[in-house]
Amino acid sequence: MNSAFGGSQKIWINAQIATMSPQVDTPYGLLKNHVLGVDDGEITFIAPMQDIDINAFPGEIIDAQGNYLTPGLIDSHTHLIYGGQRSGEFTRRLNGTTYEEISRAGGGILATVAATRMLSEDELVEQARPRLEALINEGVTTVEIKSGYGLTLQDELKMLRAAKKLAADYPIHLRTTLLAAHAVPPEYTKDPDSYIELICEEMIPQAAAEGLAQAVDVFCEKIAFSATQSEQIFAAAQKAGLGIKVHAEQLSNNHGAELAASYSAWSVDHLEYLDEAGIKALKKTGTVATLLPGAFYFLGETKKPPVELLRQYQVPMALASDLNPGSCPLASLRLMLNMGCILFGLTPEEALLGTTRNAAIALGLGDGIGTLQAGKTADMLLWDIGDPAQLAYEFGSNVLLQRIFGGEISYA
Ligand code: DI6
Ligand code: FE
Repeated sequence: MNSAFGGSQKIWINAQIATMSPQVDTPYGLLKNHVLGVDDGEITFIAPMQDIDINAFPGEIIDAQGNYLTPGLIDSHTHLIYGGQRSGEFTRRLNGTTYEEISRAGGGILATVAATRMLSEDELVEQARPRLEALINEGVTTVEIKSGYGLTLQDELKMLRAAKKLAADYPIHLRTTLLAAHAVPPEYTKDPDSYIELICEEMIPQAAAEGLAQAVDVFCEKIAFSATQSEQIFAAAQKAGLGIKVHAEQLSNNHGAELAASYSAWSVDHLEYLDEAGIKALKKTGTVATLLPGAFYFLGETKKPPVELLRQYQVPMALASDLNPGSCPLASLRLMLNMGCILFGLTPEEALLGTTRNAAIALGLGDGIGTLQAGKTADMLLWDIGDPAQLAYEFGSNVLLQRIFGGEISYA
């Protein structure tokens, strides 16, 4: 085979390639009128059209007809496995009750815990299926799914197994995260530290041993877990060899982001109340700041995350859906691209970086996915758009021409 094709079995020709690579010094890492080769699920080369003798290529040729290729979208923060729904709480909030008040009265997360505990693994899979399909249909090729609505060893593992079972039905990469420290379960209201002990001594080791989670997450907040409790969980996660993530600085500043960074967290998420000391800590460890504009919008929050300061310190920013029944029942990452720009002032390029390259880093997958570069997995999207900014600009119109997962066109 001609070595110019790098052993490729398939090539996409006449493509505008938004590589999102840091090594390509154009907006979106854009390479105009290029050819991209794929073999065995991997990108083998990217080269200018004029350098390639297409007629000599023995494999399958796909004409992109001048359309845009981007990396597959990555939703790096979801809670899409859960039982029931919370429209009653939504209505109460519309009438003035706050999310925090509902939570303190035993509703909120704990209402979903009750509904989730009642369901079998298979029932959880079926309830979550339309949510995952919605993400897939708009171009998500990697999704992270958290537990956190079981809060017993059995129910947390049930959620993680349900996530694996669901994802196995689709062409999608899955990362699972143990979020047993999402709320104090009713059984431990009087003794939350014993629950922390259960998480550290049983849940984390077992989830790790069974390969049911790649990371551990904590809701570090006044209405959930303190910094001291969070730290015990980070230490246990580190000991088990799992990645660390945290819900921090969402409703108040508890310095959870700084603390998580000191444990080399993959990402710290929400961050509306993050301060400069926290940002410096993220910079030091290369921890990703994940912004969740859907939850900000849905809870009617007004304090925005410190985007300008994150930019100044060059902290990588990811953008995710936070898809969950309480603070963001919005199954769309495309909508988050738009909200990231409108609500948080991201540029369309930062929004796309946040759902590709930086989202990959937030999942510990920076070496394998998130950009279009030789050696990376060929998860790609071909879009009928005139500019990559259009992905953040418009919403609701289906402009996806091809969804390519590991080199296979799974949607056209
Ligand atoms: N922060 C959130 O926004 C979600 N979890 C969290 O820790 C909300 C989860 C819920 O209300 O069910
Ligand atoms: Fe969340």
